[in-house]
Amino acid sequence: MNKSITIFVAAVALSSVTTISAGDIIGKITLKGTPPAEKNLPIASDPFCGKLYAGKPIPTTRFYLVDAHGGLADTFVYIKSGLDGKPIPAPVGTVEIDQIGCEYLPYVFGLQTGQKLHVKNSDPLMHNIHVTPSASSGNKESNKAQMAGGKPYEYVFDSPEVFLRFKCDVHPWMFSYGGLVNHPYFAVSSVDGTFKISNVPPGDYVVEAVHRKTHPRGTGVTQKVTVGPAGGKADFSIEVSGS
Ligand SMILES: [Cu+2]
Repeated sequence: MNKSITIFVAAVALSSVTTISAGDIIGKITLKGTPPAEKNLPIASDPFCGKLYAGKPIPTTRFYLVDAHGGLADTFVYIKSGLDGKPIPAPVGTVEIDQIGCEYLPYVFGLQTGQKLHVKNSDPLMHNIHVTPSASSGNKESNKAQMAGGKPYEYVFDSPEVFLRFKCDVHPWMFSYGGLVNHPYFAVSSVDGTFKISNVPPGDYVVEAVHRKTHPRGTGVTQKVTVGPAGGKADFSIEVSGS
């Protein structure tokens, strides 16, 4: 009896220590400027994809997803520096991207190096998963067809890369972009532009926000953030790219 109480107390103490010793970095990405109009995807150029949209609106490009308050979605936010000497947790869980309606979903995702990525095909037609790393990244290019109803393909990447591009060679409008870093402290902004990087150990960091269209070479906007027991805050303003 006494022993089980001791274990219970120890577990409670341990969980409070965990809560106190790490905080979340929260913030919002706001877009400055007026983005160019999105373009309709040429989905109907493939009769099999076109059939999926019979009587429905054709999706557009997803370059700038902005809400009524300027909140910018699909921005990859991560700790760029400040983690030296801190223990880095191993990757947890599997990240999944899907091919559905002849589009990759999500369009932008985050992944820790060494973490499993599954790529699914939920469409009733064949796609082709072409991983196109930059030449200098060290990640491996691969290219393989995936049939309708096929098993998900599993990938693991060893090198940080923002962004690692996935494309479909059958449907040249299909892309997905992965932000790969060698730690779990990253997030992708949601539809209202907000993000949360969870369980960050206390410390001083440089946090970077990278938007795929505005920062095609992967260098985004940075700011210093101090994370204390209550976490930290980092709001970013991103300007529409001239290109
Ligand atoms: Cu495809």
